[in-house]
Amino acid sequence: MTNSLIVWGVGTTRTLRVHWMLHELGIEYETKRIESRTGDTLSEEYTRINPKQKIPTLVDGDLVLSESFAILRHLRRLGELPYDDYQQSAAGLAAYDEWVSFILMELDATSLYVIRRHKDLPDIYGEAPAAVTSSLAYFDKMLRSVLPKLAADKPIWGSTFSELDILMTIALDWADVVGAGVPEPAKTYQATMHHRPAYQAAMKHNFRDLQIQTRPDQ
Ligand SMILES: N[C@@H](CCC(=O)N[C@@H](CS)C(=O)NCC(=O)O)C(=O)O
Repeated sequence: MTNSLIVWGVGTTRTLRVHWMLHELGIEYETKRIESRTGDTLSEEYTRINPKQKIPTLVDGDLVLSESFAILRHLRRLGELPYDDYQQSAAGLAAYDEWVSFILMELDATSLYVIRRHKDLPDIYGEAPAAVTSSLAYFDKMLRSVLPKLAADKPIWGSTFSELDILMTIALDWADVVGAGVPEPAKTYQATMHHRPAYQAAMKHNFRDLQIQTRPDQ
């Protein structure tokens, strides 16, 4: 076992990534329930921990880690998610890098986050209807490009669940929220992931007491 872990942040899709991984691993941790856009992230105490003033942040003893994907990787090294032979092969590792780049850059940063900023948060980031429309179309094109690589009932990388499933499922959840549309087999893949007990427990933990819609059925 490691130091006691503290996760700062709840209530966003990026904090959900971290809570989901911790629930998958069954690692106990403490949650500091600060939220985005409430002023919580601007406090002196939190700014000392994370000068970016963003959530999530993981504190693991002397290690203070921001960036949700980096946190997922660190947690995975602490826990016991198994790797299969493919996942440890050169081809598997290359495919991993390709998936991460694709989900974080093409689906998230250049599509969903642009929509989020300019559709849902125009007071902060400005109105930009053309950017929203083109990002919706771009998301659709990018997602459709990987549909042949997705199976409805299997992890996206190799044969065992990984942090890539966390990234992909939450991207698809977010696509639902912004009305981007999720075609098959991604839709059934997403539903398969939603059945994981750790996803359900993390959803409750992350969104407890918060009026945030994360899926159309919630
Ligand atoms: N790349 C970062 C992004 C973190 C991020 O943008 N967090 C947002 C919430 S989703 C935030 O904390 N914004 C500051 C605020 O709204 O107070 C990560 O993946 O952890």
